[in-house]
Amino acid sequence: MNLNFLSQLKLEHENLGIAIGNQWQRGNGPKIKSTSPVNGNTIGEVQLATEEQYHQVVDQARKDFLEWRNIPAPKRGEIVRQIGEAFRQNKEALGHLVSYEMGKSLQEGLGEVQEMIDIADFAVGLSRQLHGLTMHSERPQHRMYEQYHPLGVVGIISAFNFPVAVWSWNAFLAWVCGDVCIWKPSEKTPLSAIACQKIVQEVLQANHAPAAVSCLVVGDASVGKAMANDKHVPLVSATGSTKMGKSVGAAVGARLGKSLLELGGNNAIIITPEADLEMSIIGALFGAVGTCGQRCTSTRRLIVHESIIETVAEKLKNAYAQLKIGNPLDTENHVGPLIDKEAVNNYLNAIAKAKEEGAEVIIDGKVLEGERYSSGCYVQPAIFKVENEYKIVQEETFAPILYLISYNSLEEAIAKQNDVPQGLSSAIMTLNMREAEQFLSTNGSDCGIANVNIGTSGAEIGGAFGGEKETGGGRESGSDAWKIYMRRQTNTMNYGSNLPLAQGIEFNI
Ligand code: UN1
Repeated sequence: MNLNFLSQLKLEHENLGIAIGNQWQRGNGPKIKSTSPVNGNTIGEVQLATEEQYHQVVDQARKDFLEWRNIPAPKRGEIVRQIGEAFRQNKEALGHLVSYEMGKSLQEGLGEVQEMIDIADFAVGLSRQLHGLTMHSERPQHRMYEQYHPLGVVGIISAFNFPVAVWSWNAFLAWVCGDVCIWKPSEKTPLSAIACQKIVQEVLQANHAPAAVSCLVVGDASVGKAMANDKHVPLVSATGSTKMGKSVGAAVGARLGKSLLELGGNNAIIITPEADLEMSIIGALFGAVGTCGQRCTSTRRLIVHESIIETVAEKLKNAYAQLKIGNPLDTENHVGPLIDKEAVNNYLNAIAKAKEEGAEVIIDGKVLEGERYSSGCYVQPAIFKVENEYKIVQEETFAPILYLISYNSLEEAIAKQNDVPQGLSSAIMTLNMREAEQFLSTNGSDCGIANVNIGTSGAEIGGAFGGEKETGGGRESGSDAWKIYMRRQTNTMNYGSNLPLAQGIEFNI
């Protein structure tokens, strides 16, 4: 396989994993390998940071924040514009690395880098629109308004499945808002993070920006924990499992810091008898098997009207039979591997549990064998007919397992869609306006994302991204998600020569 992209991205076999801008350091912790799930080969090695090294990075970040916050927001936006340009130039190489290190299809690897470029453009515009409101004071010759100030050091904990884009949604917005960022990437995809830091650091340096605007700390859970407990980090943005989010959220909450949590999903598509079936199958297929079922927005449940469930199952069987599974860098293939053997075990355990609970097999799962699948991480996307209340159906399994559930009335379908602990993404397939509006109404989907006639995955960066319940409640990316990266201040100005008190209070002495 041609691995030229590694040298284009200036990656070595042995990489340094701690950076304050362009100042790189070797970790003093244990050495980890980045292993490609594509072929099981080691791509590179990194030595993990210790907690002590993390604290040194925070000290520098706190100092550099004092400088960065004084650079006017549109000037910070100009630097983010150049960062977006640098990612445009590196799109091919970085897209290949993401695909090779994480295992998603090349198209999706390139698509992920495109999301970074898009959020950079969004952030540039935003840098001139960090607006507050003005209000009318109840007192004469008084003026009231609100403004937003930078927050400080923002900690970003990201997951393996979107190894670069989710960091950029946070970092690029935080930077235009005047914050500095410390990134703890997933230990499963450290090289993608190191490559991003290298791209950004050059732009920062060329602009004589303070180095610690962008910091990287490749570390294990102890670094995440230190960040969550660190009172010098006013905001921790964490993406990953609900288990991880609960521990980060609790630690940040205990010190009354802010957290932005984007955790597990258990996303469903409702297919009604009035749906365009061809469109529904494509939406379900991409949602369930795209990224090998490893998006937090992946379609895990299909809630189908009982009158069409057999037809839908047949059509899905035909579609699944045409799927090409294999090396994700080969653009002929639709589905790549799972991230590692642990993920394969989780997939197998979930299937075993579903069967124990009484699942009916539509397409059985298995680990694929043969030379093309020598990493041991390639699996057959599976479909089972189940009941929504099965314990395993209530959980998020990060793998291509699709559960088919039947319903009778739309109220029942919506109740089933909502009856899981998570609340990230949801969709309805229908050409009936009443059904669509009911799904979007107060009595409809309880998720952060609710779509009509498109699937659950593949959200655009322009909307706020995140979900309710055990998904954590955070919103990142578009709309007004930027507000969490700033502190809000209400200001009242008295330009008169009296001091009238609010609520008409007289205080005479
Ligand atoms: C994630 O899986 O953490 O909506 C993010 C999507 C992508 C982002 C997923 N734009 O599927």
